[in-house]
Amino acid sequence: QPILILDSGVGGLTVLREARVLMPDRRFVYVADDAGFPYGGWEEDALRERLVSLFGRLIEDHDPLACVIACNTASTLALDALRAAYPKMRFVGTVPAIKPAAERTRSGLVTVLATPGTVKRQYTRDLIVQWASKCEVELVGSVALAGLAETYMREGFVDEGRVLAEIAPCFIERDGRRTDIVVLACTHYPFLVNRMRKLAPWPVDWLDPAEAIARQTMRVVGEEGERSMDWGFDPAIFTSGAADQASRRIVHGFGLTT
Ligand code: DGN
Repeated sequence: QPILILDSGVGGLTVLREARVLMPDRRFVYVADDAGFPYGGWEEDALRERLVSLFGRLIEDHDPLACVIACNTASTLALDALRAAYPKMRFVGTVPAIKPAAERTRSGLVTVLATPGTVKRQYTRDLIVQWASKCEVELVGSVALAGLAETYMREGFVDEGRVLAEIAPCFIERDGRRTDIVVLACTHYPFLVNRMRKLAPWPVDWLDPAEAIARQTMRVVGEEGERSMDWGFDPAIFTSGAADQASRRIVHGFGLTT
């Protein structure tokens, strides 16, 4: 039985990358719902329904040990509905790392950078109330950044001017204090983190939750299921979009050459 990882596109590969390091003896199936990209722009009920029916098919086809929703936009919307629809399946969600950011900030100014979908969710607002009541949290919803990460993974280049325009609102100066943490609350963004670091007006910590998600997945599956070092090198990759496109992106995502 594999561990299934799903995202709207290539973003969840940042989670798969960490998961494979932590669990080299596990088999992974990666699903890129490219036909649904970007999740950030979907109407909420429609996206929830899409995810419930998509996971229904995937669970039937692959009989996974656990399902990782490697997407903040989907997790903050549909985690509860998925758990209710498939009570026997274990779901690991990806939600904005607001708690660790609140623990780590020194200036008290924290930014959450995400898709417009994640930014407007009640789930995200509840996390802020629960964990970051002593901080000032800036929510920045970027329409373009996930798409820029997709292009970067596909074509190997990125328009730095556009990246800068998207991240500029993350940097706040107030009463002599400055933002010192930016939470990367979309799994696509870690692919661009070196550019962001370079373009940032001052240094901040960029919080990438991929490793924490991979650790949580490891805890959830525990000792269960078959383990082997002989699954072969590559995880199985599925896409709901054009297969040739997806494979090219995946090749870039792992730094492999064709
Ligand atoms: N990678 C997804 C996330 O973490 O929110 C969303 C990307 C998208 O579909 N816009």
